[in-house]
Amino acid sequence: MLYSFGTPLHILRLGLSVLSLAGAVHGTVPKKIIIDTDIFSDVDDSGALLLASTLDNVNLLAVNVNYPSSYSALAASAILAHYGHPDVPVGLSRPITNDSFFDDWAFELGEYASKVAYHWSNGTLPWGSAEKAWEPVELYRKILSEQEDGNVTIASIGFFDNLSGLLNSTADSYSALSGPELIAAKVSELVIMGGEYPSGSEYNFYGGNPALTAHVVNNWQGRITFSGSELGGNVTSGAPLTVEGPESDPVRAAYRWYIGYNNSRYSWDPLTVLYACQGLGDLLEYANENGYNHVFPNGSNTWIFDQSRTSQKWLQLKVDNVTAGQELDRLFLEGANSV
Ligand SMILES: *[C@@H]1O[C@H](CO)[C@@H](O)[C@H](O)[C@H]1NC(C)=O
Ligand SMILES: *[C@@H]1O[C@H](CO)[C@@H](O)[C@H](O)[C@H]1NC(C)=O
Ligand SMILES: *[C@@H]1O[C@H](CO)[C@@H](O)[C@H](O)[C@H]1NC(C)=O
Ligand SMILES: *[C@@H]1O[C@H](CO)[C@@H](O)[C@H](O)[C@H]1NC(C)=O
Ligand SMILES: *[C@@H]1O[C@H](CO)[C@@H](O)[C@H](O)[C@H]1NC(C)=O
Ligand SMILES: *[C@@H]1O[C@H](CO)[C@@H](O)[C@H](O)[C@H]1NC(C)=O
Ligand SMILES: *[C@@H]1O[C@H](CO)[C@@H](O)[C@H](O)[C@H]1NC(C)=O
Ligand SMILES: *[C@@H]1O[C@H](CO)[C@@H](O)[C@H](O)[C@H]1NC(C)=O
Ligand SMILES: CC(=O)N[C@H]1CO[C@H](CO)[C@@H](O)[C@@H]1O
Repeated sequence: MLYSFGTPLHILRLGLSVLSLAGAVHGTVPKKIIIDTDIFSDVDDSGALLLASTLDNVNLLAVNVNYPSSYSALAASAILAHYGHPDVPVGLSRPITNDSFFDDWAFELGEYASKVAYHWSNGTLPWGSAEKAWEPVELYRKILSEQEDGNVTIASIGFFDNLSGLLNSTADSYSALSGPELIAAKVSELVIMGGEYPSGSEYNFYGGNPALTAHVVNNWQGRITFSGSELGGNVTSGAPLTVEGPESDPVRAAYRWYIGYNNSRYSWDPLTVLYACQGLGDLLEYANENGYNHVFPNGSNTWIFDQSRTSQKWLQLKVDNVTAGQELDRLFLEGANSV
């Protein structure tokens, strides 16, 4: 039995105030994060949302969904609410569809987004209300304009349509700044799961609209850190959550629906969001000292080494891949058990 009937809100609120207190006691300012996810087909986006919702010292400002299925936005809203963030706004690409995932490649993986959306319905977008989702570029502009300068980290763990739209945006009721000016003022780092390093071809870059990937990566002026397919594709996580996680947990259910009981999945998005929230920590290090990423019109990418450019890095493991997977599993269980 996988279905949850929710966690009483007073428990969630208590959890939240304890978290804020912990931040205050340690004198640390929570890191401001916006996540741009294609939560739909692969389950690692749900693991990433679990981490963003439950890691210490994170202020999750908004979640934009860059795959236009209604179930994607509703599932994101449900997961956020389950972990005590019922008010975090969710954006969704338009035009909205009712697509659901079908594994017509390996005929093995299961669909989870509609099921999580229905059985954990909650938050700003309860079941049936996907059209109330924010338009993603508008949500970016609203949230960024409200922050003090220089403090927001954006974690992109899917496609690039919304970030391209943000770059192209012009002054509106939220801000007199253009997209690039708003980014320069407010965003301290863009963290991207996509590409392969130092060069290659990866799905988040070529699988959506590769011209928009190229537009974002080749034109973004601020600091960027990349997490490539070779990083998360060498680390697996999830099985302990499916075995030991609380029955009421939506991400435990998502992993079970997707890959089954006691199976793990690659960790592309969880590792990326872990870095966005906590920096290099014990697991990660930068692989390069200089240079920048270039994306071709077909979505393939290559690193251009250039000593005059130091604002872009790609990540590699500092520990072996089994240790990295075990740490993610520990954090998944800690987060799932925290509500
Ligand atoms: C998606 O499903 C909802 C609920 O059944 C329905 O109201 C909506 O019109 C559907 N949207 C599309 C694009 O089919
Ligand atoms: C969210 O969950 C809480 C606790 O189960 C419930 O009281 C509330 O009605 C739910 N809200 C929505 C919008 O579904
Ligand atoms: C914003 O960042 C600056 C410098 O990085 C820091 O001193 C300040 O405390 C941060 N403020 C908030 C609210 O995060
Ligand atoms: C933004 O502008 C670029 C180039 O000017 C264009 O190629 C791209 O399609 C635009 N992005 C969106 C989301 O419309
Ligand atoms: C760790 O890396 C080794 C060597 O590349 C590989 O055989 C193994 O499958 C990886 N383990 C995990 C958990 O991904
Ligand atoms: C889960 O799988 C691992 C091997 O991958 C095995 O050692 C362990 O006993 C399994 N646990 C359960 C509860 O089936
Ligand atoms: C994409 O384009 C680049 C540059 O033309 C080329 O080197 C690369 O082989 C292409 N990638 C694929 C997967 O076709
Ligand atoms: C995967 O991890 C193993 C063990 O940590 C390491 O030996 C191997 O080089 C890694 N593979 C890639 C592609 O990074
Ligand atoms: C304003 C804008 O460009 N929004 C775009 C966000 O991304 C979706 C596609 O994922 C586009 O449909 C929107 O036009």
